[in-house]
Amino acid sequence: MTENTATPAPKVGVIMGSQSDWATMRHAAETLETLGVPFEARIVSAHRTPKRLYDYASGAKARGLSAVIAGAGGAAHLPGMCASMTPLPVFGVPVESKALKGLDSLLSIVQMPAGVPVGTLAIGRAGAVNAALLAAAVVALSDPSVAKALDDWRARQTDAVAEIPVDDP
Ligand code: RP5
Repeated sequence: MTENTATPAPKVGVIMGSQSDWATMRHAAETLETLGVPFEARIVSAHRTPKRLYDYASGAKARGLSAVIAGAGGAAHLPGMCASMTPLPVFGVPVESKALKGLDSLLSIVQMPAGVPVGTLAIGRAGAVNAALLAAAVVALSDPSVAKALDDWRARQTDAVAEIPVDDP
């Protein structure tokens, strides 16, 4: 799933540096889908497609997006470069790299200089899911249906936690 076509105009952009990032970033897409947040997913590489990145980031707000989720691995410049070219909130997801298990991605994304913020999440799936929850929270500020979906999502999560541990869950 790369598009939520239930509503035509995407409110959240999910971008990633490579096709190889989709295995992680699909968790952000699936979470947005669950919450009923219209989104788009695109491969936008800071290093390999810099003009695509410029066009995407500089036009994101005018196209009606409310937030961008940017996932990348290794020398992960995508979230920071995107944040430098849009006033929208940018949530960065460090993708787990083979060589350094995503620590390189995390440090590349989180260590932004003062003045250009990237809201940096955890490495991997947890970060992708939480980035979607944060982006949905931004959308929920002006969309009561998404606010309700977020409340319901949390209630389901709470209900799913057993009080007593078992040997073979
Ligand atoms: C980064 O390099 C991408 O975000 C990806 O995580 C990493 C490796 O990319 P591929 O070589 O798999 O295309 O730009």
